[in-house]
Amino acid sequence: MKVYQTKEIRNIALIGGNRTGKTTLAEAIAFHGGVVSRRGTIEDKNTISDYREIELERQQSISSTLIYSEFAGCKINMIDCPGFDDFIGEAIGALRVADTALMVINAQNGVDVGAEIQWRWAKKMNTPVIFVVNQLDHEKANFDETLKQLKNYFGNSVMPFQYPVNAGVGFDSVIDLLQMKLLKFPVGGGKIAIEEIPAGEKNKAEEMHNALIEAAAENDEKLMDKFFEEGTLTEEEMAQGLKLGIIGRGTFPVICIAAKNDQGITRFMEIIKSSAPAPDEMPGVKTESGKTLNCKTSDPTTAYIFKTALEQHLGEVSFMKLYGGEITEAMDMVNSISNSKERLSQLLCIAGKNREKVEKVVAGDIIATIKLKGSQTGQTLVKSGDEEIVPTEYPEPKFRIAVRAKNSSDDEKLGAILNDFKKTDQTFLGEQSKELKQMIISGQGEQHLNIIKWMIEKLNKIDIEFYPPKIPYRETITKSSEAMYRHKKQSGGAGQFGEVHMLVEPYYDGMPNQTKYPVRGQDTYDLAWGGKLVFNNCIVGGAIDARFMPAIMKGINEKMEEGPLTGSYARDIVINVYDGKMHPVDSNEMAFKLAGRNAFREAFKNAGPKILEPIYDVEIFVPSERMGDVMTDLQGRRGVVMGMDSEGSFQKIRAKVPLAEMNKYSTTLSSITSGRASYGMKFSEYQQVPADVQNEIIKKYEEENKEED
Ligand SMILES: Nc1nc2c(ncn2[C@@H]2O[C@H](COP(=O)(O)OP(=O)(O)OP(=O)(O)O)[C@@H](O)[C@H]2O)c(=O)[nH]1
Ligand SMILES: [Mg+2]
Repeated sequence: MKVYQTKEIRNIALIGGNRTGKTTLAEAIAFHGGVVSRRGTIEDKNTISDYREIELERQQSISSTLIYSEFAGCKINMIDCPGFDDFIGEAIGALRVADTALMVINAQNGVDVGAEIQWRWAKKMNTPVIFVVNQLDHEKANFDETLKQLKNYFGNSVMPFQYPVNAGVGFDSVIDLLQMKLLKFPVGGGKIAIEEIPAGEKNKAEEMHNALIEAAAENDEKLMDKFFEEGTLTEEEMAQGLKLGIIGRGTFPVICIAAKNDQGITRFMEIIKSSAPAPDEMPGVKTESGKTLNCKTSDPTTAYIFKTALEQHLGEVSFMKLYGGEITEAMDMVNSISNSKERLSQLLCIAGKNREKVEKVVAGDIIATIKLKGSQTGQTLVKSGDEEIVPTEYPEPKFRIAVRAKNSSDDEKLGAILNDFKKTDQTFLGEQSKELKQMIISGQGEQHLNIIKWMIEKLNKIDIEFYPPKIPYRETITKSSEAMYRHKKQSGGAGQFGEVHMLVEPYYDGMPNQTKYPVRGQDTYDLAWGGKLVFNNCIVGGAIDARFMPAIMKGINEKMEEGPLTGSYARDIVINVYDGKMHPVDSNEMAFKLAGRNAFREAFKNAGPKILEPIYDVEIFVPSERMGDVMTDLQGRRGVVMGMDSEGSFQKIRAKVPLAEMNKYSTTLSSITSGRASYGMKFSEYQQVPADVQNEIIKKYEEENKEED
C-alpha cells in the first residue's frame, strides 16, 4: 500500500443521530475508494462497518469503526460512530482524533437529539463540522425545513455548498454552489451529468454563491483583495478560503446526498479533499507539559491511542493517531506514562473488518497495531522522552446497576470479563464493591448495559442477572458524647482486661480542640472512603500505656468501617481518649482493641448519629418546552435546582440530586421528553438524609440483617 504524506490525509468522524445513514455513507465512500468491490447494505447485513454479531442482529452500529478509503491521491480515514446516545463515548474518542466531523442529518427528520448532543461534544473538542443531509431520495425528505433547523440550532454560519432541486422520490439533482452548475446524480452511482443552472434557480443560486464567496474571502486577506478587485473567486480559491473557515469553526458547510442510492458521493469526496483540513492544518494537540504537536513529520514521533478493541483472532487492537514523526513496522516505542517498551509488531490499515499491513506511516495518519503489552486508550507512545498527550475526557457513567452470575461459580470469570470491557469502553465502569458487597456496573444508559449483558451472555457464555444496586451511605455524628467500656474476661487461665473512656465530637474543618481534656498527642487521618478521623490522646498519669493506643485505634477503625447504624463507613469524627484502666497481668492488645471498639460504638449511638447520602451534580439539557415536566420530576427525586441557562432552544438545568433517587433516570428522562433531553452526572458531596428517609434506611438494614442471621 502507498505511503500517504500528511497533506494527503483527511481524518473524519462520521457522527450524527440514530439511523441517519452514517454506515451507509461510509460504505459508499469505501466503495468509491476501491476498498470494497460491492456496496453492502444495512438490510443485507454485509457492510464493512457494521460487522460485529450484535450490530448485525440489531441492524445498528454499536462500536466505532475505522475505515480508510482513497480518492484522487488522498487517504480518507473515516471513523463511523454509532448514533445512539448511550454510545457517545465512541463518538467522543473519534472526535478527538478526527480533523473534521461529518454530521449526517436525515432529511426526513431534520435535526435530531443525537445531532444536538454530538454537536456539543464537537464544540467542546473544537472539531470542525460539515453537515451532510442524507436520504434526500426519501418521500418525506424536506431540505428547506432541515436547513432551517440547522441554522436554528447551530447558527448562521451553517452554509449550504449545495442544495437539491428535486428532493423526495426521484431525487437526482443538486445545485452545486461552488461549481455553480446543476449536478445530476444517477441512482445507483455512475457518471455525474453537469448542466447549466436552470433559469428559475439562477437568482437563488447566485445569492447563495455570493454568500460563500464572501465567507471565503473573510478568512484570507489575499482572497479579500482579489475579491475586491475582480468581484469573484475561482472554485479553488473559494475552497481554500472556506477551508480556513471550517478549521476555525466559522463555517459549517452543508452537502446533499442520498447514500443508499450512491448519489452525490464522489462529489462529496472531492469536497472533502478540497475543503476538509489535512491533519497539519489543524491547531495541533497539547501535551501535558504544555507543548503542541502539529502532525508534522518534523515533530517528535508521538502516537496517541484513542481506541482499544478486542477482535476475534487478533486479540487486543490499539487504534492510534500519529501526531508527529514517522513510524515503521517492528519499531520500538515507549509508553510515556509507564516507560515500558512497546514494539509495533504490525501496522495495520483498517477498513472495518478488512485489514491491510503497511510498512510505514507518517504524521497525521490513523492506523492500528496489535499485541501491545500494557498500553491503553488515552495513553501515548513516543520514540523517546516522556511527552504525554493530554488524554480525552469522557463523561462519567450515569446508569448503575448490580450484576451477578446466575451461577455464582462464574462470578470470578465475570470480574475478568468486566475488566476487559473497561479497557475497550471509556464510559463504562465495573467492579466488585467491597463496601456494598455487590458487583456494580455503570455506563451511559440502560441500553448500554443491556448490550454489555448481551455480549457477556452470548460471547462469553455466562448467564448473568441485574438487580438493584445499593447506595454507598456514610454515617456520622452531630453532637458530642462520652462513653466508657470495660472489657473483662476471667475464665480459666490468662484473663483479659481493658477499659477505655472517650469523648467523641463531630469533625469540621478548622475546629479547635475541646478543652475539657487537654490534648497531648494528635493524629489526623484522611479516610479512604472520604472524610476525616482525628484521634486525640488525652491520657494523663499513664492510665493507659502508650503501647495500647494503636490497639484502641484499631478497634475504633474496625467500627468506622462498619458503622453502628447501617454498617456503612463512618466519617468526620474526632475521638478523644481521656481515661482508662489497665490490669497488671490481664491487659493486652486484644482487650484494648475490644474496649476501644465498644466504647466508640456506645459514644457514637448517643452522639446524634446521622446517615449521609451521596449527592450528585446533575446537568440536564432539555428542549425549553419540556422543561416543566423535567423540573416536576426532579422535585419528586428530592432534587434541588441550582440554576438554569438557556442554550439556543434548549435549557441547561443544574441540580443536586441524591444518588438514591437517580435510579433509572435516563429511562425516565427519555420517556418524559420523547428522547430529546440528555444529562450528565458527577459525584458532588455527602449530605445528611432527611429523618424519614433515615428511619426507612435503618429499618431496611435491620430487616435485611435479620434475614441473614
Ligand atoms: N431512503 C434512504 N435510506 C437510507 C439512506 N441512507 C441510509 N438509509 C437507510 O437508513 C437506515 C439506517 O442506515 P445506517 O447506515 O445504519 O445509519 P447509521 O447512521 O449508521 O445508524 P446507527 O449507526 O445505528 O446510528 C438503513 O435502513 C439504511 O438503509 C438514504 O440515502 N436513503
Ligand atoms: Mg451506523
